[in-house]
Amino acid sequence: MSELTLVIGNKTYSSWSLRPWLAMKQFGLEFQEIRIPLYTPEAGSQLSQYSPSRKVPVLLHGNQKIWDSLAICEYLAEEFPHFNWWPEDKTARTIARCISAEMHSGFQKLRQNMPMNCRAKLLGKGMALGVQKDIDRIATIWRDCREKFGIDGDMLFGQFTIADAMFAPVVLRFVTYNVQLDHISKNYVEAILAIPALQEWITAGKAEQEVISAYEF
Ligand SMILES: N[C@@H](CCC(=O)N[C@@H](CS)C(=O)NCC(=O)O)C(=O)O
Repeated sequence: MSELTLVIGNKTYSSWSLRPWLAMKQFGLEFQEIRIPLYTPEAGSQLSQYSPSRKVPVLLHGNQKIWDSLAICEYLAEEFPHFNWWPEDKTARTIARCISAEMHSGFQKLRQNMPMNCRAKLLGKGMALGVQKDIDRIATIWRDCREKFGIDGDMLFGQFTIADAMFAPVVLRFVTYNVQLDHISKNYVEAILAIPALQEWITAGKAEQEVISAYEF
């Protein structure tokens, strides 16, 4: 079997990179990692070496290049079907796909105003017009999933699935900006933070030296 290589950006800032990285770690896949510090003079040529979209993350597997965080997770789910990447129950799986797609394509106000920065504590910053609406919708998704499907664990659908990987960067944003949440959402944040691989990512992010000023206040 070909080796897996995941090309990612800075761990401090690259929310899209975190998703497949965390999913691969959680399901115990071995992979090599290539980290490209973004927005440096060399980044463009390094990105185009690996990525048709010139963006990270990209998964390299044999001759195949898979770009886009959700496409990578779907590819892995097909390639390694013996893991429960999605919930087993069809209704739960459908919802998991809907909320993953909603996360992938939405929440622009939150993304623009509260960029991921797992090194910083930016309490109270970023609360621009429209951000609270995004936060409220995310909390509703989390509450609904936890209440309806979360009985056999701490994750959205009980056990860890791609949906949790998709929302993990939001968890880090909520911590950085000290976003106030209901108790179910707070417990979910704590459960995601307790994942050892996520702590590994944060520790590596904190050790990075690069600063991208657009993602700092
Ligand atoms: N929809 C893509 C978005 C990827 C994306 O925007 N990646 C950012 C880093 S988090 C990037 O590579 N930026 C580099 C650039 O735009 O030069 C995904 O889910 O993978």
